[in-house]
Amino acid sequence: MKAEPTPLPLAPGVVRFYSFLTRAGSLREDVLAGLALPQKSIPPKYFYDEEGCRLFEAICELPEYYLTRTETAILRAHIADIAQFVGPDAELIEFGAGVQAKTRILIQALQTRLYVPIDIAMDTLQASSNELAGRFPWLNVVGIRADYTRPLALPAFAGVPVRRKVVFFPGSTVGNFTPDEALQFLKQARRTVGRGGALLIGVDLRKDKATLDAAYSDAQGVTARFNLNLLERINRELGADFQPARFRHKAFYDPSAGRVEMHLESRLAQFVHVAGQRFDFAPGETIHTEISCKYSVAEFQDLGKRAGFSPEKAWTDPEQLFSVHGMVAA
Ligand code: AVJ
Repeated sequence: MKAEPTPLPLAPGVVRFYSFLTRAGSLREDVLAGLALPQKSIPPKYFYDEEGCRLFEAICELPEYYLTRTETAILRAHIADIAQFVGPDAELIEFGAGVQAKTRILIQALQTRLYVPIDIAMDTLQASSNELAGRFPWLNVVGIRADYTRPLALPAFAGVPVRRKVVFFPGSTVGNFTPDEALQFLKQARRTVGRGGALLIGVDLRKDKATLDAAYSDAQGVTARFNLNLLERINRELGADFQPARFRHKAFYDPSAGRVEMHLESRLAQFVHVAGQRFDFAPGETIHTEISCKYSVAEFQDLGKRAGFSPEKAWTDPEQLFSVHGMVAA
């Protein structure tokens, strides 16, 4: 982290990309470490290779997966209020750059002049940035390739007035953290936006088990393919010999913990090799691949407060499926 970064000059229509990726947290190290744990486990951020991104987009279209369309509907329904909450001349920093429909709604309504998407995947970042820059000719886009789950010092930009920084973190991706991790993450986001900055964050609400179980084990098996693609990715990128057909997708909501857990369950006794190391599986043993935590509005507001935000707004849909919080950094 440099103390006094030189502001980077901007020009509309010129899309810039910077890579802030450090070597730490590579697929290879994380997979080898995760498979050596008593409860084998692989971080969910590794779902999103090209095929994983494609499958996730297919999940977002599923009838059972209400999250994406509900969040989009909330943004549309409350966009005037959201624009008023954010105010003019906001630097819009998005964590993740995958699906842009929601971003478009915001950029259009806020008349955003500076958009800074942060994503771990350069191809996703470039595709999405170029598309948005083409669509909004007044927009300055600076794509940052980085892992937003780690502390991040963003460059300063020259030539565009900025009254406040706003982090946009849609999709309930914050649910991939445990509540403790989410608290640390929010504190970090609080530092990223600075005092008076804002956070617009989508959070899936607690609800009945049947709805959540169905959302994470869809009838068409797309979520199962998304989960199993992780093994195929590891085969492709680390030369491993997983046989995906020997694992089954398992996802369930745990109401007391308020979270969905996703696993890959071994159908039989087997062993696999990853980067020359052998890992054994008992029948029924699982690799834990994801948690997806759900919060009531009050629970998430409380988390925000503990991270140094003052929760000002919480927009929800009529069925109370999903929430979008507007918080200001105290
Ligand atoms: C992108 C992390 C929000 O947890 O709902 C979808 C990923 N996993 N189906 C979620 C996911 C299984 C999704 N997030």
